Amino acid sequence: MDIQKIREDFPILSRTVYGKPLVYLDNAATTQKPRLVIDSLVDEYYSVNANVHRGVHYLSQQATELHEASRETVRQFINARSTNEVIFTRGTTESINLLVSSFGDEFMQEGDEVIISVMEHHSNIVPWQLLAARKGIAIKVIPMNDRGELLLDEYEKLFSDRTKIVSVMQVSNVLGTVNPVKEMIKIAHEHGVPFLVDAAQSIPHMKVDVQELDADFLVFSGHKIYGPTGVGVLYGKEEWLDRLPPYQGGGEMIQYVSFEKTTFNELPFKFEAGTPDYIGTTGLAKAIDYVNGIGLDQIAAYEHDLTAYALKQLKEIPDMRIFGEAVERGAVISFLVGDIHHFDLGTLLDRLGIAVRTGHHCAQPLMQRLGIEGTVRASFAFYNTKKEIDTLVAGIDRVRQMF
Ligand code: C6P
Repeated sequence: MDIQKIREDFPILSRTVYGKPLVYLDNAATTQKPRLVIDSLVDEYYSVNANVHRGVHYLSQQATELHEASRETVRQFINARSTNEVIFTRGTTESINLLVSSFGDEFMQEGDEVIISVMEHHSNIVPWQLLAARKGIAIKVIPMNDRGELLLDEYEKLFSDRTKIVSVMQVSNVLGTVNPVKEMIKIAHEHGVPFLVDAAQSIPHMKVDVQELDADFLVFSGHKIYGPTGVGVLYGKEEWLDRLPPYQGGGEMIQYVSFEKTTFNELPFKFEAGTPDYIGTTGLAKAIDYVNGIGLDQIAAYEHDLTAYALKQLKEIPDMRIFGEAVERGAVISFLVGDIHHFDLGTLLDRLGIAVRTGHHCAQPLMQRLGIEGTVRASFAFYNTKKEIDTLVAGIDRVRQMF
C-alpha cells in the first residue's frame, strides 16, 4: 500500500489546524472521504438528480438505476443472498431502531428477553430500553473481563426460554475488542434465537460476510466506511424480513392505499418509507468500490501493524492507562494519562492539530463498568501513518509535562 498516494485521495488530510498539519485520529467517529466519493455526490446533483422509483422520465430512471446498482454493490460487499436483504437507512442508529421496533412489535411480549453486552453503544441499548418501557421486555447483559473480552460462559447462562434475540457489536468503539460474533451467533442459534450484529466499527476494517457469520441481522453506517453521512444499511435474512411489519409508513413502502386498507410493498421497499437518500447511496457504493480497490485484507494488515505500533509507543509514556487489552483488537485505543482529565488532554492535543475523541463515547454503561467517566480515544484508518502516531505520542508527552 502506497500510503502517501492514498492520502492524496483525501483532500481534507492536507489541511492545517491552528497552523499545524492535521493529524486525524477520530476515525471511529467518522472517516474522511476520498475525492471520488465527494465528486460522485456533486456530479449526481449536477447531472442526474431526480426522485427514484417514481418517474417514467429519463432522469428518474437513471437515478433509480444508480440507486439500485448501489444496493447490489452493498449486497456483494457483505455477501447477502439477495438485494431484498439490503435495506437502506440513515445509519446504524436508525437500522437498530427499525429492527427493535419491528421485531419487538411482532415477536416480543411482556417478560420476553433480549441479550446485549456491557460494551454496547447507546444505539444498541436505548432502543431496547424504549421497547422495555412500551412492552415490558427485559434486558440481559453479557459481562466482560478486565481485558475487555466478553465472557462467553456467562453469555450462555443468560439464555432462557424467554430469550427472543441477541444484539451485540462486532468491534467495540471504546476498547477496540473484536468480539467472536461468529461463535456467539452459533450459540444463539443452538437456542433457536436470532442475532443482530452491530458492524458499525468492524465494516471499515475487516471482511464482513453475513453468510459466513450466519448473522440474522447486521447494521452499519456509510459515514464510517468513507461514504457520506445520512446513509446506512440494515441487512436481514429474507425469511426474517418477510415476517416483520413495516417500521414507518409513507410513500414507497406501499403497494396499494385506500382509506379502508393498505397493502405493503415487497422487500426491500417495505422498510423504506419516503424518498431515500439516493445521492448518498451512490456515494456509499463509490466508497465501497474504493475500499475494495485497496483490499480489505491489506487494510486489516496495515491497520493491525499501525495499532500495534501505537500501543507500543503509548505504553512507554509514564502513567499511561490503556482501556482494552483484548487479544483480538481493532484500530481503536482508549487511554488516560495520570490524573489529567480526558477533556483537557483532548483539548490540548487539538491545539497541536491532533484530532482525538474524548468523553464516554456513547458507552456510559461501559464507563461505569470501567469505573471512569471517560477516556481519550485515538482511532485509526488506512490513511494514518506511524509518523502521525509519533506526533500523537510527542503531543501527549508535552501535555503531560505541562501538567
Ligand atoms: N460511534 C463513535 O465515535 P451512527 O451514529 O448511527 O452512525 O452510529 C452509531 C454507532 C453504533 N454502534 C457503534 C459500535 C458505534 O461506534 C456507533 C457510532 C461513534 O464511537 C459516534 S458516537
